[in-house]
Amino acid sequence: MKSYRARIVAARRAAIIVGTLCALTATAILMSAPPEERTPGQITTFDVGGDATPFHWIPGGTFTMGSAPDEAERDADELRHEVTLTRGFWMCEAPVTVEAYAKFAAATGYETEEERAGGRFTYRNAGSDSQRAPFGQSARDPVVLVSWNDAQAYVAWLNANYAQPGRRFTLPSESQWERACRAGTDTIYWWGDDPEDGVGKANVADASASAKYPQWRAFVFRFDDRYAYTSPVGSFCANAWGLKDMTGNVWEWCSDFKGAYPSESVVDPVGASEGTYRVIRGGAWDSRAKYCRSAHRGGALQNFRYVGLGFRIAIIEESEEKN
Ligand SMILES: [Ca+2]
Ligand SMILES: [Ca+2]
Repeated sequence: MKSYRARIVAARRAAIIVGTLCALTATAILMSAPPEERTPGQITTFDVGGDATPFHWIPGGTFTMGSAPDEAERDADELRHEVTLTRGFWMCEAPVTVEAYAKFAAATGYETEEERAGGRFTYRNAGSDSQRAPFGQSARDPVVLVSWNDAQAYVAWLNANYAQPGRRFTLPSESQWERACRAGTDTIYWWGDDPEDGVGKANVADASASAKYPQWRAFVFRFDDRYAYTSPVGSFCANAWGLKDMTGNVWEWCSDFKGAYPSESVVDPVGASEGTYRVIRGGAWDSRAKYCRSAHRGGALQNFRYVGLGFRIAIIEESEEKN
């Protein structure tokens, strides 16, 4: 078995190779440009916990949320409907890392729900019970084993210490998440309709994963993405708007309670006013194709923790102007 250091070096090398193969889709433009002059996917950085962190501009507009009635493996709760977002927003390029979350915990003394419950594995030594050992995350891997409440505690800390005037950190709403994931597409995945074309674009349940979990063999993607568990964020190609790891690596908490979609068009939906489950999106390193579809809707209790579930942050602007 490779040493921890050797695995990190190999992971970095793979990230560099993938990074060079990915098309460059964004150029830096001053974020002070007014919203109407921003282009979809435009990159800027914001201070997140003391680290300059890349975000991409997700334009407001109208798009179709949900899946076509004939989409393979669709669920009934993906009812297709038109959504209009009256404002654009900034979506973080990648999920929150172990390193970023640990910085928050060190600054505040915050303990996650999993830590308070005395779990054998936490985000500090993420592992799976079936393997009975930590699976060796790097500091740049996405934080996992954090509940929706733990994610909101992090967001509150950012807002108290790092928010710029007129801007607010938030978990994305479900509609913002799907808008950002689709990046203008209406195909099953943001790369098209064939799951196997996701090679190099997402860390999912693949040949590397089924080598660890032979019982998954019948369900996994056929390609080998070279990661059995989580991967350092940003190791795979971005979608058209510059976002990485939207599909796979970790599921991502959204702000909404999960509720039934409306059948008519809606404007700025924020989900059900109450509910049992919070929305989770995008699938993870242990997900088969069905769960990686752009329209797929997961849900979990807001205190739920799991090795394939993390989150990503967005920034909304609270100006009077629509964009
Ligand atoms: Ca994988
Ligand atoms: Ca993801």
